[in-house]
Amino acid sequence: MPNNIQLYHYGNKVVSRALVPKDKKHWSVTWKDYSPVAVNVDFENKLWADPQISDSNFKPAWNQLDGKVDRRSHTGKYLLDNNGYPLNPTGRTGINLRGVLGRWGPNHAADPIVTRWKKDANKAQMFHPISKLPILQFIAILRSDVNEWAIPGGMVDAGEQVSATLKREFCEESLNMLEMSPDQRKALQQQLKSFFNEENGKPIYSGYVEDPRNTDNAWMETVAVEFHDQNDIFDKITLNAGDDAKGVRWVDIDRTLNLYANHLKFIEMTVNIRNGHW
Ligand code: RP5
Repeated sequence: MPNNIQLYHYGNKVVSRALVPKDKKHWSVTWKDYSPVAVNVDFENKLWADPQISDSNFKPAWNQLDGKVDRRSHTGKYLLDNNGYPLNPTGRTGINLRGVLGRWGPNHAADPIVTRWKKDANKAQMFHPISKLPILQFIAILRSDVNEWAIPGGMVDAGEQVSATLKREFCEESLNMLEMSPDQRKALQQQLKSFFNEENGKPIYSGYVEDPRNTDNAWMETVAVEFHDQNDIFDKITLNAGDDAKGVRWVDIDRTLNLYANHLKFIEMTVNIRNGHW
């Protein structure tokens, strides 16, 4: 293996990427010998994926709302290279083309951060013995692809409102809604009716995600919103992992957690706003 190639694990796959020294990260720095590893999964006309850039029928409106597909970036206007490929706003990644992501350019996700204050059996709020601050908990899922704990987020479907994605992804991954009967679904929708409404949602973060799938030409962005369980509605709701998740649980928040991508950063932002233990 050449020494400028780095191997890393993505789920059960071993992916290689070219090593990118910090001082050569940005596109503004000329690097003639840069040779990224090309990874390009062919999604064969999957509705949620783009065609190949070389497809003459594919005429994306970069940096714009392109029909139902949002090709705008939270980071501002991204550039295109000489061959018409969108360029990752954070610079070189060591992999080019779109890797395992469906869209060229930004791939938009939504991350619902469902929180509550930790309570003991008598319903008294619990405080951390050292910081003396109340302990905040959030609902985390165990991702099946990489076996890492994460916020139960997911991709925004074409034409979907982010507010709908937040609720849908939470219900699919943390409550296994896809496997419910229509009656069970209806009952759950009723229970969660006001919980996921905009007044209860606190915007935490919108922007680039340090996702392991990012490449030079495709990257993840997200909108993370906190929904706080003030009225203990989750005392009556059973968590059940579904869809891409193989585990789900309430997790006590503190700085030592290990989470997928840069999800810990979103959790830190949440706990800081609430002045909980970190
Ligand atoms: C992350 O990937 C986002 O923050 C979100 O949690 C997740 C969306 O991807 P999938 O879970 O749909 O694979 O970048």
